Amino acid sequence: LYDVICIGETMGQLSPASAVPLVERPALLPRIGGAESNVACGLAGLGHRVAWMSRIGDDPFGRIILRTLSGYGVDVALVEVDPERPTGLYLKDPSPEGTSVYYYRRGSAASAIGPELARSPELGGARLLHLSGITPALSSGCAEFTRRLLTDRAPGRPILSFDVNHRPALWSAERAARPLLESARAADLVFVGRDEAERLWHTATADEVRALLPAVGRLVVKDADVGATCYSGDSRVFVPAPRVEVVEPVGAGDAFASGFLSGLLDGRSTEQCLRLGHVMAAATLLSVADLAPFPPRAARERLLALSDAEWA
Ligand code: KDG
Repeated sequence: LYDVICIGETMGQLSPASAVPLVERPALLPRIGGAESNVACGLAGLGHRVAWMSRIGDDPFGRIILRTLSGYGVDVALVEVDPERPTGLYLKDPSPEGTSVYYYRRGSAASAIGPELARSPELGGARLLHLSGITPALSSGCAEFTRRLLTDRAPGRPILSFDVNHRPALWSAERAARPLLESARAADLVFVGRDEAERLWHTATADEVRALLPAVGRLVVKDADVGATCYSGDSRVFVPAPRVEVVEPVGAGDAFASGFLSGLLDGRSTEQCLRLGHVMAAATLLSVADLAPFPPRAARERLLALSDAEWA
């Protein structure tokens, strides 16, 4: 049995070793990227039994994905190999104005996920399922899968965690606003960026996001380098973000989710869950890779034990 099953597309990624724009024709490294598998790797690194459920092509990038995730301790037994469709691919183009991504994922193996996957018997045995708002943007089958998983379920276990993860390169804020709001309303636990919510739903503050999602069991609104707020019932807990010199931000939101979810599974207080989220995110912000080396247990526990004054 798994503590957590993370479900979503992971792609092959081609990106330069250092921040050189692609038009300069830098040598490219084969890497991988996928929001939900990033969360899975973080959780495995924090000692949880985690599976990643998805589809890949019968191709080198599919095999690189399996090998990389297994190396992080993520179980890949639930991954289906599609002999017909390729593994999706994306390019990361660093530039002084920020990193751009270019997707080559239409018709990918993962985009053929359909509603039947929501009935997989393994899903019912996990303590928590994690998915994101990237999946419903991939195809109508993926959208139906997300809807089924979120809405056709018995209350209680498994806990359903949903990271809104709006990706403008896949769908506009206008198109995404309503489906992402409906998915978030159906989840038990929601992660959303304050700026992302502003783009989608025109909310300005974390409290306004809570007003849109009043019934979500736990709502975490992340406000970049300011901090993160968790709403649960009538309680509102804010933990400021630690100061870090950002090297590259991609993957930090996933690392944050892995830390928060780990704390939740271990029965930690909301404040400690938010701190562990920040600690995991900070490690990723300090690294060019989407998946940073995670801080060792002793360092994590030292940071979690700081007084509020020392933390801030
Ligand atoms: O959160 C980081 C992800 O966005 C990245 O790893 C790639 O999953 C990805 C996507 O669809 O953009």
